[in-house]
Amino acid sequence: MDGSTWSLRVGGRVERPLELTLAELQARPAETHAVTLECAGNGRALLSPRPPASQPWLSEAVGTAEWTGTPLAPLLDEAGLHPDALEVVFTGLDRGVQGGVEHTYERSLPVAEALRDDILLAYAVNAQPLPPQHGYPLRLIVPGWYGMTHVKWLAGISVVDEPFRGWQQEEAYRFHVAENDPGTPVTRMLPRALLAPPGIPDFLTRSRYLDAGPCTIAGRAWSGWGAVERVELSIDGGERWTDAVLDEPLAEFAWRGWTHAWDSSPGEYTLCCRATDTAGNVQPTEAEWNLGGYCNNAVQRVHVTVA
Ligand SMILES: Nc1nc2c(c(=O)[nH]1)N[C@H]1C(S)=C(S)[C@@H](COP(=O)(O)O)O[C@H]1N2
Ligand SMILES: [Mo]
Repeated sequence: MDGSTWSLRVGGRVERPLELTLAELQARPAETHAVTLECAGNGRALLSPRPPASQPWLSEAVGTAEWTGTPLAPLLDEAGLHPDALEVVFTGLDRGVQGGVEHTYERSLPVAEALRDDILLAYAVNAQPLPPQHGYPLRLIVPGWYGMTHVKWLAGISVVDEPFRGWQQEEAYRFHVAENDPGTPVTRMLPRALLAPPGIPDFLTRSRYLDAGPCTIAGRAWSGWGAVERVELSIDGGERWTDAVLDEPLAEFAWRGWTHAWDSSPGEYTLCCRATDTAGNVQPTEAEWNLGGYCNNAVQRVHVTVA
């Protein structure tokens, strides 16, 4: 995409449709927010049986960055929403076939969510222009929601007066256990903590080898339902838990660092960590299986041999 010929259209159920160039968007008030993005399919390949849908992520499909852009709400105010406005649809430039249906990548948000003051139309990440693979020239950032919400390569924003039924909304990203079960939409990120495995790996099994003695277990934890207020660590596969020490929070919907001092003695261990958020959600030992393999926030298990 050539950013100098690209423009963003804002239309549908609005009083004044708008068209803005990248330079015009960049001239508007800018904000930067640290936001964690996690793919809703993160952990999919750890479910059993492995759901056939989409990428076989283990636990790597998550990251945090500082996103810079202009807030969406003032733009929608300028366009002037009609009183019957129900949802806002975000359309990407990419088109393909999924589930046998040709479509453009599009997702909607309820109007109340789209008018939140922390939603950005981002054109930069970590103080660099958005790279092509992350959505150049413009992407949506919706702090707290799973990755699919953050529509990349934005072409248009359209206000609609009825529920949006596009493929990526109605077919994908639904938590359901059978094809004929409509299920519930996937929305915000469930709480999750991950630890950086200590020591060195065994090539095939990814089990770890660690020398006995003091060691700091460090990790990150996040939730889209509220701030992370507690992270616990277990060295015996989840029988007994101790509280980890939380770092200062970065931002409401950015992951939070944590550490735990472990004086390890020789033996076999299964390290587990789990997060609790301010809404009272805590990670389960086993996640609920579902067809799309979404929202697997079961506690991480890392086998360690200490010698
Ligand atoms: N236009 C468009 N936006 C998209 C997608 C896509 O396929 N097309 N994938 C979504 C999904 S499923 C995720 S997890 C995130 C990934 O963002 P990243 O590539 O910056 O990590 O982008 C989201 N935005
Ligand atoms: Mo994703």
